[in-house]
Amino acid sequence: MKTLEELLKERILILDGAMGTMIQGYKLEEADYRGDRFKDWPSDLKGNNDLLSLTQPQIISEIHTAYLDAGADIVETNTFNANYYGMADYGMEQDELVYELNVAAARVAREACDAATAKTPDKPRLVAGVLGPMPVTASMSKDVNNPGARDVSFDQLRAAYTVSLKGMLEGGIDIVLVETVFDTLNAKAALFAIDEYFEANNIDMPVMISGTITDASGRILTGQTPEAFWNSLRHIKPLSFGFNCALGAKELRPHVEAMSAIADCYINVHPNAGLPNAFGGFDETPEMLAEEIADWARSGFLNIVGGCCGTGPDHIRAIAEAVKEFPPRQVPDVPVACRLSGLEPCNIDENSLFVNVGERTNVTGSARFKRLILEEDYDEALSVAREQVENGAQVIDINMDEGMLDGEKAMTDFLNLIASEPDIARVPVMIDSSKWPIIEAGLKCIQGKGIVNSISLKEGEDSFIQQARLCRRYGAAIIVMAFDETGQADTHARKVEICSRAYNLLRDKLDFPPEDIIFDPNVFAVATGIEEHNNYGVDFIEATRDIKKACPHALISGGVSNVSFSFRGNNPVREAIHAVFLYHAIKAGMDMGIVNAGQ
Ligand code: THG
Repeated sequence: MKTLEELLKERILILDGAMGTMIQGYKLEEADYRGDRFKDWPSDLKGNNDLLSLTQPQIISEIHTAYLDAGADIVETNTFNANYYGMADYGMEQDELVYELNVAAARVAREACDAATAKTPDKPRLVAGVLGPMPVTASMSKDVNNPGARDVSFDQLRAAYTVSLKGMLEGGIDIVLVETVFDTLNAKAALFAIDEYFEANNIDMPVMISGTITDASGRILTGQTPEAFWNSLRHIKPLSFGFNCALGAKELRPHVEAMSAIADCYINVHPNAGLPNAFGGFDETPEMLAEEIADWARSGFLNIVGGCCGTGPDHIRAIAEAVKEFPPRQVPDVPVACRLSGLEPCNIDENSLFVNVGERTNVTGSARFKRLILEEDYDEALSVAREQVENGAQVIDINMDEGMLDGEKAMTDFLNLIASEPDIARVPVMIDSSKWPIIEAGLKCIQGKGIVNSISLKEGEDSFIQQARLCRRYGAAIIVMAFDETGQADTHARKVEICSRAYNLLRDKLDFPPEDIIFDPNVFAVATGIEEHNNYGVDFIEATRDIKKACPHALISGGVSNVSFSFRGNNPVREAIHAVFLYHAIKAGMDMGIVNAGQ
């Protein structure tokens, strides 16, 4: 049988259409939803479509078969809400029941696909196990008076996704589909769960991701642009990436086009049959939808296409017919770059200008910020972050390492507050701490692709590798300090030696993306009065040149204000030293620096 990869090279594959729209057609009543097994269940069950995989499996099977007959290569499991939070509305959130729902849904889809494949063995049919977006959000507050409040945590989502995933794997899926993503942090929790579970159980299965653009500004609900959204999730190396739902196909076209140009994986799209009308129905006929989609196929945007809300087998048949004459999109070669994001993308490569990372949101580096955080004056603390972005910081460094603080809580609270300030959240975050639990707390709060500052070989290879693996699983780039078991590198040779060793470990043991490795060869203070310190600036600059040569695609960063620490209080001298230092360091290949962006 042909593999999925072979099929994708050959033609545009067809995904099925809406499940809910089809279920509506059966006009099921409360008793139908309950079946025999749940006839005494204490809460109403009408509308719990995912339950039908257990109580009316023949209906779900009929729907899958109708789509397969219409030409679908891939069918989606009936599991959109089959998770803890989706089932809580019905008192059905128990792990065993959620697991069972997912097993059952995957089995129904598996059997329908296998039956279709048996009829046409040259056209294998595949099951995509759907992990829905969840009716809760990790990035937004429902409390208007408290923008930092959250109903759900990353870890809760991750645990919930794991239960659903296990069930679908047991039921026999071929692909995992994380879909209708409106909150990228929810999706990051899903990807974390997938990667963690796959690694622990030696599973290698393709992952498809589909976001949903809910307003005309072209952003997902939590505010990210499509490219920022892509940058946040591409660490899982998805088989395919794209959009589904929400505004209808015409509105989606520019985003499909843009994604098709930047994503170095296959593209999947499954639009609605237009916007819902006044009666909750959908007006786009199969012909209208197919005509629009044929235009995308003709333009070379598509690899996998199907339908979302309002589409049925006739839509899928029309789409399959309309795209069959067009070749599939070729996956483009995209330049290697460190692709970060806040609400907006921030791509750094060899040709980028120097990237300024704002240093002022650091309790150890700013007396003012420390006071504001200790006094819990978060409004003013946020204004420190905002000023940096206004002054040109393209990334903001956040550090809460202070003895008087609960650092994990302060990091969490501050990042949650930033998430609701679009003028700050548009830039990526650098999570700065010498304590791993604070870094991890921060990673659980950001929907964008941020930078962990920092990890190192200080405690040996095992913990370094373990932390790097987690950073990637959370979807973050890393700063690696030139620090090993024997201490911090202070000479040119030691800096190069440690960074090269770290680079080779990351590449060999984890296949860590080289563009997501940012070395910090230690900016130390010069002119301290100690003779040996006087060459520290030059050591950093020369090491930068050699590390860039030895470690292809890796970037170099440093804490610029450190170099002038001996002149604290004398800002004109400090600024002059920084200017000279940067002049040479940037020429030697320094890509980014933690600086006072306003200066
Ligand atoms: N590498 C990495 N991360 C880092 C550093 C680094 N994080 C922290 C630090 N070094 C970079 N950040 C700062 C922030 C402020 C100052 C220096 C470095 C600083 N502050 C003034 C002072 O202390 O005199 C201002 C004080 C105030 O306003 O109260 O110099 O090297 N990866």
